[in-house]
Amino acid sequence: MTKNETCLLLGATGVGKTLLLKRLQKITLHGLGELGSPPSTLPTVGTNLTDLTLKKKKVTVRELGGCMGPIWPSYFQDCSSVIFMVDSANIAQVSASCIQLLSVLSAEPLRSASVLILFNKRDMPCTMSLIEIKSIFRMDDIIASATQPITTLEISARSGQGLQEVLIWLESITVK
Ligand SMILES: Nc1nc2c(ncn2[C@@H]2O[C@H](COP(=O)(O)OP(=O)(O)OP(=O)(O)O)[C@@H](O)[C@H]2O)c(=O)[nH]1
Ligand SMILES: [Mg+2]
Repeated sequence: MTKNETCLLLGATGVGKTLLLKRLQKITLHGLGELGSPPSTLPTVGTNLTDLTLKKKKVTVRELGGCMGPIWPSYFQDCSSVIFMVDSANIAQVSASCIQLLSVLSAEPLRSASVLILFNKRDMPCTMSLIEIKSIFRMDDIIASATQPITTLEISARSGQGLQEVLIWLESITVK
């Protein structure tokens, strides 16, 4: 029997979570060809549930608005995977994001969840290079000391760069 999976989508406010979900939903319905101009989004107050129909299964992605940070942990129980999103053009937000990421990775209910870290907004001219941003995060240390399998990807929810890889990751994770 296939269980409906829930994936949590976390990240500071404005990193692009809602736009990512709108894009992924469009790609799963119509393919990558006709992405079009990005739809508008509003800051998510509360949570936003999106069902994605992948090739072999359905996944429900639950976005938790960045402004809900203090209550994110109340949603950690029933999920098998986590996507953590970072705005790679917003250097002022990096240290806060890093602390949030560390607290997500050390949360007991998420000890064996699969984790995908997305560096978004790669289309913007002012983004840090991936090497720069990973070294500010000390990403190698984080990955080495985490209990979870961690994958990182560079994407642009605006242009569509990397979104196919996000779907492939969602397809690949297995529920225990
Ligand atoms: N240039 C660029 N802009 C983006 C990208 N992704 C999102 N944005 C823009 O960033 C703004 C915030 O995007 P949202 O998707 O609403 O952000 P969010 O993470 O859902 O924010 P909260 O719901 O407040 O937690 C919007 O204006 C988006 O169009 C991207 O890849 N490139
Ligand atoms: Mg949102």
